[in-house]
Amino acid sequence: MVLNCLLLAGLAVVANSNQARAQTTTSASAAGSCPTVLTSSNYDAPVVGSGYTAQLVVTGLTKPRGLIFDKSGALLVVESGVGITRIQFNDRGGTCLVQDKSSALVRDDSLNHGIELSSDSQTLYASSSSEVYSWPYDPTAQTLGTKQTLITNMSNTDHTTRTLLLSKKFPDQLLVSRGSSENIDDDAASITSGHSQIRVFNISSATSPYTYATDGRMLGWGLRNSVGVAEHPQTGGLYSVENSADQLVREGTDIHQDNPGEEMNFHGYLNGSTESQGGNYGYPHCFALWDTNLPDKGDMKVGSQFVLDPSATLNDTTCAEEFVAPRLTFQAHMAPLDIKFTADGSLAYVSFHGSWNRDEPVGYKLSVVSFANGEPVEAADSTEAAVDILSNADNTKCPGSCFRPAGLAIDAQGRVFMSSDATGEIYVLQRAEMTATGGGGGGGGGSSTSGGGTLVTSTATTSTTPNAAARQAPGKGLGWLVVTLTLSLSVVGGAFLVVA
Ligand SMILES: *[C@@H]1O[C@H](CO)[C@@H](O)[C@H](O)[C@H]1NC(C)=O
Ligand SMILES: *[C@@H]1O[C@H](CO)[C@@H](O)[C@H](O)[C@H]1NC(C)=O
Ligand SMILES: *[C@@H]1O[C@H](CO)[C@@H](O)[C@H](O)[C@H]1NC(C)=O
Ligand SMILES: *[C@@H]1O[C@H](CO)[C@@H](O)[C@H](O)[C@H]1NC(C)=O
Ligand SMILES: [Ca+2]
Ligand SMILES: [Ca+2]
Repeated sequence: MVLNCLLLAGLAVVANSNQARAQTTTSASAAGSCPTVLTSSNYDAPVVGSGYTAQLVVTGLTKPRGLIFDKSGALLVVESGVGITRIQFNDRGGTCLVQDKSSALVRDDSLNHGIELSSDSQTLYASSSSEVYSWPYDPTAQTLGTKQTLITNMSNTDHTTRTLLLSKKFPDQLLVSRGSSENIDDDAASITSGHSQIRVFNISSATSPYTYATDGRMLGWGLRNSVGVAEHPQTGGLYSVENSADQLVREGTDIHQDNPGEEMNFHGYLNGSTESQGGNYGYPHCFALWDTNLPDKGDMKVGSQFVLDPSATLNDTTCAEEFVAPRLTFQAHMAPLDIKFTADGSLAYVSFHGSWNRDEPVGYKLSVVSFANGEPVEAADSTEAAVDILSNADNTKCPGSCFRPAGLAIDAQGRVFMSSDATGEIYVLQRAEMTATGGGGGGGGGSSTSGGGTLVTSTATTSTTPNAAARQAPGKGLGWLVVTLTLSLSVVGGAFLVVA
């Protein structure tokens, strides 16, 4: 009886403790000089890749997607179905960024992902599934002028985000990426449909809104849903990352578990050259090979494109000869949503939202791809181009109990910010080599250049093996149990009286 009561009281306190852990916690001694450290409540501690320090810096958002920093250092976040929120940090250096202020910059529930800023931050751009808008923006006063519609007629079902990229090399050029209206969208096979394309619009010469499908210039078509688009900072080369198809069957064989691969495609330059530009990248006819265990593979390699039902007029040879192959291929169904280059162009961060069309979940992580001379270091048939730097500890718990990477932004110091739409959070990551100036935060950040990375949490900062961060969770659990039991014992008299 006494033991039962003790256990009951203990359970009650465990529940309370878990609630407490979900709140902002403060532990200056454990978290270096960072006074406020957030801990995510509903999934295991993320695993941080070698050489990186990661910290959760914002919680409580509604589906945060696209991110961008304005000139005043504030982070603008598209909350899908809500609008654009402006977040100011108290920057204590390293990964120690404490949310200072948060304000609603735009409230428009049609905004769902795309966001851009002119390089002087004087013009803000955002997209709904049907339109691209712009506003005059004053980052100091934090005010917006009158909204203008720049591009219209993009609405379709299924893939509804319209990623925006304003060229740094040619600032009057706005790229807009539009996906397909279903898994296999036959309309996308028609160049006039405007489906599954990346087009570029001259925003300085617009007198009235452009119509997506007929105006602008096509950079590529046959791109099922290329949600991430980026411009290489040195060469101006344009790259996108594409979400490829689901439920595929080839010649009667179900191949969907590990095919087709997700793609990174190259779309040439905006300097007037049409080299590597305007082509058809395959969809909905040709798909990129990931798992080479494919019926009638022939001599195809990873990244070669194949058809589902070969015919005398459309077959794997047609794919190779008439369609543009991906520059890199990633594991099937990882769902890349953003790509951002570092300022020196040597790395591209890619966020993978995670799979649904596969028995064993994959993706659910932030990875990095190495570049040299404006192109990926790895060959087109590589399966190892993406190196993980922030992953969920156990993908079998995804999507239910996992963060889901969406938008990315890199700040002036090179720190990488990543939104997780499913959990309403933003993480920051810092590479060890970046820590030139002090500022304290980030615990062991800056010194861990080998082994695993560091996750800054409210109770622990340093780990030296890739999985140490994940392993800390059970240890923390034990700590709470001890606290719980101690508390239980101290209240057992009262609890016993009540329960009895
Ligand atoms: C474009 O959208 C406008 C406004 O929704 C509509 O009136 C017009 O008919 C559309 N045009 C085309 C070509 O779809
Ligand atoms: C965009 O339009 C402006 C105004 O008409 C023009 O001066 C400029 O050359 C155009 N840019 C490109 C890249 O065509
Ligand atoms: C465009 O830029 C690429 C990469 O720097 C270069 O190879 C190409 O010659 C340029 N084309 C023109 C027309 O300037
Ligand atoms: C494959 O398609 C091409 C047309 O792209 C055709 O010339 C060729 O004969 C086809 N090959 C086979 C084996 O049917
Ligand atoms: Ca393709
Ligand atoms: Ca897919």
